Amino acid sequence: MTTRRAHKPQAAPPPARAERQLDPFQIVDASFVAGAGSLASLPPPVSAEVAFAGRSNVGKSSLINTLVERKGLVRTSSNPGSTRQINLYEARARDGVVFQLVDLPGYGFTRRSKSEKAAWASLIEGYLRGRITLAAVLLLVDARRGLEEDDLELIHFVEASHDVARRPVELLLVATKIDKVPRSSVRRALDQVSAAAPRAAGGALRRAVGFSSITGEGRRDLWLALRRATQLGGAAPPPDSGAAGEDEDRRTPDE
Ligand SMILES: Nc1nc2c(ncn2[C@@H]2O[C@H](COP(=O)(O)OP(=O)(O)OP(=O)(O)O)[C@@H](O)[C@H]2O)c(=O)[nH]1
Ligand SMILES: [Mg+2]
Repeated sequence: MTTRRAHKPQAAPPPARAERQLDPFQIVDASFVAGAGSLASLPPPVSAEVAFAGRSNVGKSSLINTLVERKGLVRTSSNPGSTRQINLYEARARDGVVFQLVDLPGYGFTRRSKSEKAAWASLIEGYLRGRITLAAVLLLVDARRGLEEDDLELIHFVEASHDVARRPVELLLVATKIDKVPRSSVRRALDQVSAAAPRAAGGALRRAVGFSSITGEGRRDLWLALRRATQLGGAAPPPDSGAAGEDEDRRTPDE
């Protein structure tokens, strides 16, 4: 007698890597462009720039690494004051859209001399006020601390920096380190950041995007927001392509 072995149900094959790589938002190329310790040494403005601003240690440089999925492109550190100049990076997505990402020195770091703080403040303000290609500012705040005085000053500064020669600079709020906030409190933390920020033109609430450079959460939302804000292609990629958070920078946070 012959027995037939029952067929084992076949597991669905994992999505082919090639299929995932068709994500039009995937960053296929990212590189350092230039660092500038003074306004005079900034490279010539060529295309729309997105600047990352916020207090020292809030996670600006880590966020850029996570956005472009390159572990060590931008130097990060648990010591506040790690980014001391304006650093420009270029990232090209699979669909050909090129972003200029600008990492600004952090503010609010008390263990610096008065003259150093003043020099950084004028560098940051000079860039924000005068950079003709500046399209959007991402203001990062620690989800656990919310918006502080320095952050509100920066918002008012950006809003006041109208320039007839450039279109209004978009301001986006990002609440960082949400992996440190209990899941059940994330929504409340984001709402608090949004509620504390001045309303956008027309009275609209500025919604904060929650972000973690550890888990990659918020990465995709941020790219969508960046594309909208810079008007550099906002079409959503297919839902199954390139999930956020893959290949993330998994360095251990120091705080
Ligand atoms: N848990 C957690 N830690 C983070 C996250 N993002 C950054 N960190 C940690 O926070 C510290 C500061 O990160 P950076 O990215 O260097 O901060 P920065 O805003 O660029 O700091 P400055 O250059 O000093 O202005 C580092 O120890 C990071 O590992 C995050 O999303 N979650
Ligand atoms: Mg930094």
